[in-house]
Amino acid sequence: MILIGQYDSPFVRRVAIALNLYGLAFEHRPWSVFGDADRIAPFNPLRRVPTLILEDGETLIESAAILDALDDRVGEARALIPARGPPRRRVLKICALGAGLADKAVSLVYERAVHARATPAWVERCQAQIRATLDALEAERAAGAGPWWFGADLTHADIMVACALRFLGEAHGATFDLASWPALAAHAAGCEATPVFQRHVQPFHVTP
Ligand SMILES: N[C@@H](CCC(=O)N[C@@H](CS)C(=O)NCC(=O)O)C(=O)O
Repeated sequence: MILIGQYDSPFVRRVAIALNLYGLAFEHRPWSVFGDADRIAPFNPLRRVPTLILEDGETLIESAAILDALDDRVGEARALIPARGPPRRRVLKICALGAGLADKAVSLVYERAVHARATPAWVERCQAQIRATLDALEAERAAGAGPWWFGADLTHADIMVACALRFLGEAHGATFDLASWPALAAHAAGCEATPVFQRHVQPFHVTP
């Protein structure tokens, strides 16, 4: 398998960390969505990452769809999400909040780096969405005492939120100080202290 994309993307990073936890080997192509767009295009017309090329040449796009396929491949016992019912839905909801927060943080980066000038109304909207989502996630994480979000087993929820928080801190640390969300800060610190999170990391930078 070949994973395309840089680890400063929270979406690429969540896939790399999951691949490691599944014990699946992969090659990494740290291509930039801007500088290497022409290299990405043959595999993904959207020129977005993560893009995962399977052994038979099939190409998967969208981190959630990629992870769904990989969970299916490794089977229920090794999947990083419960197979069905309310436990599965709860993990998916936290993942959606984490991914949405990351989307908004990425959007703010593009507002700064790509647009000739930022649109204040859009910046304010994104910031408000991020803040409210941090509040919601903080309340959920503070309510759970386990080492991981849903108790003893690490799930995609742990990975997605931690990757989103790292990206937020690196790209917008001056606006969002995690000290205001202590349960999330502790969650991020716990994840980032593990070898698998440390293995897949790249300082954030953007060059459109
Ligand atoms: N929903 C997508 C989001 C992926 C995403 O936003 N990737 C960014 C890099 S962090 C990207 O490809 N940006 C280039 C673009 O959207 O044109 C996923 O989960 O895979």
